[in-house]
Amino acid sequence: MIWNEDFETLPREAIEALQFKRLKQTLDRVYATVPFYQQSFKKAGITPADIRSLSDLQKLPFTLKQDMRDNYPYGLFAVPLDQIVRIHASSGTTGKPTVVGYTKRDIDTWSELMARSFAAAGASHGDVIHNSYGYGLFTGGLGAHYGAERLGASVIPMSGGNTKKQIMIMQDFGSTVITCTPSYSLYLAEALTEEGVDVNDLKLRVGILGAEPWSEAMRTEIEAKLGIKAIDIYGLSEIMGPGVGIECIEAQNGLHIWEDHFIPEIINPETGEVLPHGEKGELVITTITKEGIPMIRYRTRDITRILPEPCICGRTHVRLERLSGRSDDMLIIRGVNVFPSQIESVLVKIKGVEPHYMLIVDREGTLDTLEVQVEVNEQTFSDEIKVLQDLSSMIRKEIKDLLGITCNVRLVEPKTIARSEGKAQRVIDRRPK
Ligand code: DLL
Repeated sequence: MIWNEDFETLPREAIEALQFKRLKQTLDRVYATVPFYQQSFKKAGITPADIRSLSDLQKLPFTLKQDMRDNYPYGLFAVPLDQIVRIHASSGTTGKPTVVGYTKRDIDTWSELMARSFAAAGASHGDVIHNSYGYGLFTGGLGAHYGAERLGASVIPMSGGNTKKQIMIMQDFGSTVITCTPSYSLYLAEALTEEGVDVNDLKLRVGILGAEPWSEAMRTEIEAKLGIKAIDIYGLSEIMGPGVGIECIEAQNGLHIWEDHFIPEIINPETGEVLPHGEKGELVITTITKEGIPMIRYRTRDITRILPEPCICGRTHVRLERLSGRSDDMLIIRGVNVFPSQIESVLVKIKGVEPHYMLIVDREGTLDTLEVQVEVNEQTFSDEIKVLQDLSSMIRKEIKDLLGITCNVRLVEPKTIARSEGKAQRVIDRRPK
């Protein structure tokens, strides 16, 4: 079902006209109210009046996560604090979090876009939505919650953790849709098996999974283990939270980004040059309706491409290809660029191992080393040494064939790799900085 047919199926020219109008309003507003933007535009020798077409957007400077840190906590807000009704923050691995604020209208827009996203994923007011994204400063929990209420569904505010209780609630309350990270959905599948619950006895039919990169092979695995359709949802707190883009259930191929609220661009991360549709690079997003903290040309660090081809679902908003990872998650091992998701796609296809893995990167002398730790399943674990040796050689070879790098494969006992309730931590980089 299309939630907001008028906006979701707008012809291209109408989308672009609306984008331009909203972009102009946003630029005027940030120039007048946010000193950071006024200074950065001045430094680039530009004023909002110089933006005369959508393609002029390229003339504007980028905004970086560092700019948010430098203006911590409220420096990039475009309205006084008394108009802010909600504050979220995303925890960086280092230093202070990045802080975002929402006006009443921003919360309304976010709920609307999450409702649209739920509908695109095949959910409706008749669903019981089991929301296992964390509630708190993280945008996942509350973002999905408000969207599910806007949709008119019955939302269960589970938050993360306490998996046994999640299973009980899921059985007793008849959850039909689950919202959580892909890694948590796998953990849940495993816990269901341990508890002796047959997934066919559950009412679960759709998973709306995101907040971390995952591969197509992982989708196949999740769909099979939980007996659901697994839908990819994208978002980031700096731009809004979950619901910036989502796959439609009809195609399950690329995430529609809501272009009446966001303008996506793809750039070459090294040079900053804008790339044509279809080319892979870093996603840059400009918000055009946000009031609390508008973002102009925000560099997401996420790597994808824009797929402009029409979609079978009838929505006209362009799609983003499944995000392959963040440029700052990309490992450079002996000069080769490696995304953890590429290794995942190899592991998930191999029989005898589970999709639970860790990548340990280290340095011996001047040489980078990569150890892939992956769990074997119970059955393989009890096999002879020879079988295990063959399995690890096979994995080594597959990784070498795909990426051209030699790694060390360590098969570990079932259930020894830490499970995550939120975003999975899959890389330990021990190389000296
Ligand atoms: O993760 C918001 C969210 C919540 C999205 C629930 C989807 C579902 P942050 O914590 O700010 O916000 O992290 C944003 O997570 O820049 C990506 O690197 C990554 N990410 C989010 N969704 C996906 C996805 C939320 N579907 C960062 N595929 C983003 C790959 C994703 N990476």
